[in-house]
Amino acid sequence: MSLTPKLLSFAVLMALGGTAAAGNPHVDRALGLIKANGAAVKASPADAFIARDVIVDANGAEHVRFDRTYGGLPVIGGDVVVHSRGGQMQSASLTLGAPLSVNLRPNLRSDEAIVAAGAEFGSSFKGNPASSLVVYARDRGAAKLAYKVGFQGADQNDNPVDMTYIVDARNGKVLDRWTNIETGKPGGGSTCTSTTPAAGTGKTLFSGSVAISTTNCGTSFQMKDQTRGGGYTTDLNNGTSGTGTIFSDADNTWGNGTVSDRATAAADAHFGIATTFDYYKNVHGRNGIANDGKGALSKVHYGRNYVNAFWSDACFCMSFGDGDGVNYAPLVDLDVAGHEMSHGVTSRTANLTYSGESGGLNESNSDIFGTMVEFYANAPSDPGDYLIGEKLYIKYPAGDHALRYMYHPSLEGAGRSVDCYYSGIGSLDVHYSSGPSNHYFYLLAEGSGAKSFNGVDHTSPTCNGSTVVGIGRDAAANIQYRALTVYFTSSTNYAGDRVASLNAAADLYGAGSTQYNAVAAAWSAVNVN
Ligand SMILES: [Ca+2]
Ligand SMILES: [Ca+2]
Ligand SMILES: [Ca+2]
Ligand SMILES: [Zn+2]
Repeated sequence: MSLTPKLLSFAVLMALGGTAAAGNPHVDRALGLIKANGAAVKASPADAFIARDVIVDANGAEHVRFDRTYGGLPVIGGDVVVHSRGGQMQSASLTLGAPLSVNLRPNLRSDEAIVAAGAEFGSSFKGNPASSLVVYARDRGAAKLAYKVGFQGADQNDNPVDMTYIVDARNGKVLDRWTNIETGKPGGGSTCTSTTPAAGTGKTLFSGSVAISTTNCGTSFQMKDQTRGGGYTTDLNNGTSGTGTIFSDADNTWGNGTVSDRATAAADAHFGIATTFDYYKNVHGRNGIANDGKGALSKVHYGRNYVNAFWSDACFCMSFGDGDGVNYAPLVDLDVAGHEMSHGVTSRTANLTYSGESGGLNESNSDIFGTMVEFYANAPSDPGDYLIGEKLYIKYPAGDHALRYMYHPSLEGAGRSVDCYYSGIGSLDVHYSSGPSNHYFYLLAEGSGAKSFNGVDHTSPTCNGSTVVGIGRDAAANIQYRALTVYFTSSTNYAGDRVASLNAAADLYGAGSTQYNAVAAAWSAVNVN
């Protein structure tokens, strides 16, 4: 989520999931299949595979996701999902085009790579930039030995900036770059030791008076959700680092519906994250962001006049700014909370790299599920629609009524988002290259032509003059979720998304089904053929 390219934010680092370690029979079986079917995963003798996620379908089909190393170095773009059934290899999802053959002797020293990346970052960095060798294999062209360089600093508003650069180890050219926001520290804060759940009431800014789950600490209550893995909400008190202070309250009624009470935005965030947790669990059978039942930390009142919100994988947490108080209220409404938490889900599954076309697909996936959460919550004061962040405005800047318009992306105020795919879209900011995927999802769910939600016109054009008939948003979201978790890899692009969506639709509804054909028609309608 972000309003401007400069403020965009997302973390991409990944911890090994506990369920995906070697010794797990699904992992061992998939490793055996990789050994026996090296060509299918473009394996080279120097490759090693580290399991990251396991999905087993009701029919016994297994999908094991691996990261790849080459000569011991991480391969960016080398990840693969092995699909099998009954111990038989069925297929593999990957973007690597050929087995790796890379000279592992760099021409450049690590410090020279830092200087090369620093020329792009500028001089306002903090600490010592880190640099390590990787194999960069995101392009279909030859893989390259590269340095992965991290630069941290702050922008002119003192908001943290955290960049990753990929620097060619042969000639110092910056091959790729993306942002990571990583400000929080892990830790439980000063939460009480009680595990007694309590039913509180949140007087929210955007969703009215809602039930929220809290903890009974004896003489007071804390904003920690015992029914959803202990997810808790803290006050960052306008700072930009640390865990913050957990919200406490004497009567278990939180906030007053306005920003005059610091607990109001907290109630919105706590409610939004709980709703997102429930959506994933009840609709997709996913038990929390990492599918391990654990709740996450949400930090509100992040920074000063911060018009953004973000997920950070490093702290397994979300941060929500207060907005500028002029045009934007605190960024804690339902579709934004769902959007940010969905970045966490993406990072634990496909791990779409936040750059190029895969970055646009990452952003779009968060818009899709943020919207699904809004529909799922069914809050009378924030009914479902295909606008993103429409509730955040105190007053509308010229032409803007939402951050994004899924049914017609180019309606975005400055017209920087695009409706139709074109080759080269990957050079746009990820919040604009997300446009065709948002547009695809809307067409798949609702169809083309005139429609309105809650009095807001949602007329959706197609790029090829076709008429698309929607299959309903629940079916569309099922297809998206399966594509994300089973078929996407970190470098999936638009063409790959079309293939993944069709695979997902075939699994769920059958090849040649109405839903399958609608996926093909909706992608064609945004020029992805
Ligand atoms: Ca109270
Ligand atoms: Ca709404
Ligand atoms: Ca919305
Ligand atoms: Zn985002």
